[in-house]
Amino acid sequence: VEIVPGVSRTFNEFLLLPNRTTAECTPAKVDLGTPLVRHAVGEPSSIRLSAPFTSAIMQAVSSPRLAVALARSGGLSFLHHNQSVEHQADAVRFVKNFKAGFVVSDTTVRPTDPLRHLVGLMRTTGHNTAAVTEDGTPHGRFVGLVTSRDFHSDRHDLDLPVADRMRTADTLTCGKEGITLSEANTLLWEDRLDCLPVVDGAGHLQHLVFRSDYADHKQFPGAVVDAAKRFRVGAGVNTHDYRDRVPALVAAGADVLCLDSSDGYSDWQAEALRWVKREFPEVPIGAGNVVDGEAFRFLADAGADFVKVGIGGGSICITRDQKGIGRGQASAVMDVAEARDAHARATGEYVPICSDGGLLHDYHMALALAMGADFVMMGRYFARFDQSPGKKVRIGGSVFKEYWGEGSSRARNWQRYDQGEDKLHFEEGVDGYVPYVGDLGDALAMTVAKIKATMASCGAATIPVFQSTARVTLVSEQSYQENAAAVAVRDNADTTLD
Ligand code: MZP
Repeated sequence: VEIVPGVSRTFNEFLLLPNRTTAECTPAKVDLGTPLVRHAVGEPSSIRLSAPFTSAIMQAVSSPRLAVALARSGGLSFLHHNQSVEHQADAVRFVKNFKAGFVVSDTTVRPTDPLRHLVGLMRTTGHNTAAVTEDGTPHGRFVGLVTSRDFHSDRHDLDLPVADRMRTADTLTCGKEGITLSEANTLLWEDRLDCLPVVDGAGHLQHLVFRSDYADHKQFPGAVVDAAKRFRVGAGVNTHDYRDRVPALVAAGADVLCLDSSDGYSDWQAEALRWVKREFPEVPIGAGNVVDGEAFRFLADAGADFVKVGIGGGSICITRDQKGIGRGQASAVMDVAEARDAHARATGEYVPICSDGGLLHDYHMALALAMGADFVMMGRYFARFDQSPGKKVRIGGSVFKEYWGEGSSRARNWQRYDQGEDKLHFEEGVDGYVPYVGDLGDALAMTVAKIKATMASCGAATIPVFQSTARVTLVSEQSYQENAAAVAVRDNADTTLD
């Protein structure tokens, strides 16, 4: 047996050292743009992400709804292939046809007391905020903003001047005046307002304009009125039915594909890559997962447009226990990044790499980028949000969301694991819960803020600069205890210190 040099290390064993921070490198100036697919060195990639995040190719993670929310935040989802070809193609079509615009209810609402009616509607539909225009058309001057009490107390930044009157819910609250329809649209999307009721001169409610997330809300069948940009979406495929699946996904509009397997260093992946490159040369396709440079070169030479890195590190993964296969994610990423750079020098082609799984803290994402990843893929992180498909459950006093691995009995995604033909399947993943966090956009904005602050401390305003200048140090058991102390103090459960 050959013993590979070096120890198999995880992100938890490293910290970043600060480099000199300059005026050109404040968090506000950090650009998280990154290439998604293969490109000539020195040329831009045909698909760039403005934020280096992709969601895992998993039933419990990448639904069409999550894909829309992530695309809106600058990342990209890979819709899972653990479903029929038709369902997956429908999911792709949903994202591609999604209109980031208004939806107008097709029934005119004429309550005698519009505000009370509105407040009632907000309660029954769970909407927090509504806004009113002056002349009863969506184009009219925006004159009022009604928010629920809870929402208002959370959102001091909205700076509503007549909050007390609003609380009595018997008059409209003037928040922002004289804005245009497109500004109202921005409010709807960026402030995540939910509903824009349109009131005529007599104060009668005429229409309800919703963010198109609510287009499928049974109570408000609607017509989409100010179509905007189309979101990008990826789709996972496997090495078994790709001859049927790939054509359907391409026809549905998938922007990029990814071969999804727990072990991508296989003849099956090379064969599938060559077939896709021959039949659909214009469609980029990634492959994986691998954990060393040799496997990276194999897939890059077979035509992979990006390569995913990571075996056994996923939060729901028990492959290491079941098969004894895997590698610490930090070692895997650094090894593959070195091979990617050597490959780029030798061929003039840059093949991006993705660090997939095992990112438990936001700073792990920064470490993955520093160690050479062009972007990251996450399951647990995204499973916690409103937009993921798992059910919300209350356990004790806390709220959780379901999260299960593709190798669990629940997912039954055996084609991802190539366990042979004998059908003696064994689990490589678990089925459980993750703490519920809320809205994807809010949480990702905070993660982005942290990563930008980390990069600014390290003197890097772009990911390529971060990759080439970052310095990391190994963490000793003792310094690990130092970090644990702060966590213990915060959690008021200080059992580690005297
Ligand atoms: P994490 O973000 O939850 O730590 O890991 C997500 C990654 O774990 C996925 O992108 C995939 O590569 C991997 N995965 C998915 N299912 C399993 C499993 O059941 C798994 N073992 O390891």
